[in-house]
Amino acid sequence: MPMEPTAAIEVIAYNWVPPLARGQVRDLRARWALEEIGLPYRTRLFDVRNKPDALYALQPFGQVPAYCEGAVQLFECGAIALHIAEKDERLLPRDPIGRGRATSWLFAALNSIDPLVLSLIVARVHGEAKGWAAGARETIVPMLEARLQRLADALGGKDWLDTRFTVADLMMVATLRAINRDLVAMPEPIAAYVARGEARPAFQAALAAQFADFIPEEQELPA
Ligand SMILES: N[C@@H](CCC(=O)N[C@@H](CS)C(=O)NCC(=O)O)C(=O)O
Repeated sequence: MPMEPTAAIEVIAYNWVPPLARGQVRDLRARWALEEIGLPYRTRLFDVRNKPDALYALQPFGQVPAYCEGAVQLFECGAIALHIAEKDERLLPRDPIGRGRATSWLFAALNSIDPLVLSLIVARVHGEAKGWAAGARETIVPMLEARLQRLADALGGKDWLDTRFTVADLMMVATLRAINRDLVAMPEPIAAYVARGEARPAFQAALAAQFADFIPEEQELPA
C-alpha cells in the first residue's frame, strides 16, 4: 500500500544502483518500517553515479536513506527506523522494559553485527584488486561467525528477539541478509530467522517498491 505521491513522509532513495546492490539499499529499511504500520510515503530519487548537492543537503555523506516529514529531516537508517517505530506500538513496545530490549537489539544490529558485515563487503569491493581481501576475510569471518552463534543463543527457540516482532528484528534481519553465505557459515536458526523476516508481507511490499523505483534496463548503461 503505502507508496502515495502526496504523502507527508518522503523517503530519499536511489533510482539507479548496480544490479548486485538492488534489494539491499538501505532505504529498504525505512520502507519496511512504514509498510509494517501502513503509513503512506513518497520517494525522492537520486542516481548513485551522479549525486547533486541536493543529496548532500539531505544526507551529509551523500548516501541514502534520508527521510523528510514536515520540518523533521533525518538520516541514518537506525535513526529513521526508530523515528518511524516511535509512531506505533507494533514496532516499538511502549513499556520501558520492552522498549529497552528493542532499542538495545536495534543498536546491536547496527553496532555489533553490521560493522563486520560491512568489512566483508569493503574487502570484496576494494580488497580483491589490491590483494588484501583474503587476509581480511581470515580475520573477519570467524569474528562474524562467533557473533552469529551468540545471536542464535540469544534467540533461543523464539521466532523474534523479543516475544514478538519489533523494529529490532527489522533492523537485525535487514543487516543479516547482506551476509554472503558463501563466505560465512550462518547457523540454521539465524537463517530461519532471516527467512521469517523476509516472508513478512511488509518486507515483500518494501522490496517490490524499491525495485519499482529503479530505472529500466536500457537506462543503466554508464552515463
Ligand atoms: N550509516 C548509513 C549508511 C548508508 C549507506 O551506506 N548507504 C549506501 C546505500 S545502502 C549508499 O548510499 N552508498 C553510496 C555511497 O556511499 O556513495 C545508514 O545506515 O543509513
